[in-house]
Amino acid sequence: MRLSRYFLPVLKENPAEAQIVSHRYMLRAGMIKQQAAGIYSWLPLGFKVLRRIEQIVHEEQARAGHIPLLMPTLQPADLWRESGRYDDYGQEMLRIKDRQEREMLYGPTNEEMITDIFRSHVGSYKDLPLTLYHIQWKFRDEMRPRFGVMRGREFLMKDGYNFDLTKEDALHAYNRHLVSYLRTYERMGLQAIPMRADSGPIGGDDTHEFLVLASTGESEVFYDSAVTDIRLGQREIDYDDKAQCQAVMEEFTSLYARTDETHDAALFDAIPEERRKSARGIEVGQIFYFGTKYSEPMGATVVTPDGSRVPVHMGSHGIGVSRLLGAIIEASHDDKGIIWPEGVTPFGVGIVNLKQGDSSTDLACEGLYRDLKAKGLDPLYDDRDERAGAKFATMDLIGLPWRITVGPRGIASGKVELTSRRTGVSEEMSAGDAIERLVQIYAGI
Ligand code: 5CA
Repeated sequence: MRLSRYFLPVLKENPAEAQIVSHRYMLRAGMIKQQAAGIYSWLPLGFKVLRRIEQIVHEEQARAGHIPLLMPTLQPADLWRESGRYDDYGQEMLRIKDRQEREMLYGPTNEEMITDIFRSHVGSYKDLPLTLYHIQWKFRDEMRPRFGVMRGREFLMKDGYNFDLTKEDALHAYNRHLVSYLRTYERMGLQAIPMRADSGPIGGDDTHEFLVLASTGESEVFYDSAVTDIRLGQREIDYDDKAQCQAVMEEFTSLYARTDETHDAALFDAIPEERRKSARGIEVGQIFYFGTKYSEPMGATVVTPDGSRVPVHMGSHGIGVSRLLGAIIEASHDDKGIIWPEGVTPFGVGIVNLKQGDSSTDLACEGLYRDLKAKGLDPLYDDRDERAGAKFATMDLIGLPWRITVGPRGIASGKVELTSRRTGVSEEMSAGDAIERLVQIYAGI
């Protein structure tokens, strides 16, 4: 993409309404525009990151064997009457009447609808296990929408639902989700720690929230610092292997790590003092096992091998897709702007032409732009007639992890400059070597 033809409405001033850094940078970098409290348009740069995040979520869900579908945002109230949640959900639910005076709602989550799909089409244990998920907009009429996309009213969520014959199978689905979420967040450059939490309006006893530690997080958390040393890394996972998924789950959840909702001071005090931490965190996902809470009242049953009919065991599993943009920025920025991890960056590399209009720098930049595109590195070429300082400031703000700077002096000696946004370190090398280096970096992502 050429910056001269892109739509990147960068703000010069700090927007007064933004209280935290991710919100400030998302507005300044022209990623989002607020349309109403907690409701945003996703401008091209923000939309590109959102799609990258979705892509990682889809890939990791596929690896775990989960199947995508798409349910609507609007739902009939009657479905929610069947589970009893229509009255329970309270003011967070946006209730709407259509022209026939039929009661509808904008879905805050989809347990009822997916259970309805299941009961309409599945009737035998032979069709289990089954996990269906979608990535769809949700609406929760939050009392205090704030911090930009962190606590929106309209927000994008990945929500998945498992259907199993037995509790044991459903707990395997729980573990499978836990492991796949760890990999999902790590690919986004995040450490998200599973913490024992409270299940709230979704219900059930078993639930973990995934928290990214950040001083601006809305949740208060208590944990054993040893938990921050564990990584999933590149290990091979067989998602059908119950014992392996269980072992990874135990590895990540045996040490003390809880949100304030389930905090237990006595257990916490038993941790060696130097490892006892309390901090704040951003909840980027949550998994639940709730057994037959929805399948029983809604009649989602299957025939068992011995011919009887039983309600299926279920759980639901959510990732805050739009919130993740805020969480990643909170975890990865400096005073100049965002620093995107390679896994989610909107463009792989920025090209800065230091002397736009100079025939030799223009020619070198065009060649570089073409070659980077040919290698699939998705460059953003700043070809505007701007001062070098302004170009650098824009690149730093929008946070591409790599920048190639091309100027007349370097060209004379056959060199460009490759700069890491994270370390600020620049190296001179030939354009070919810079491309090769980037190919290698992105091959490992
Ligand atoms: N049905 C279950 C799991 S599919 C569910 O709704 N879980 S949830 O309530 O925990 O939401 C899942 C994730 O959505 C949360 O972990 C959080 O990351 C994100 N989320 C929840 N509310 C908001 C909000 N107001 N703005 C942005 N993200 C949100």
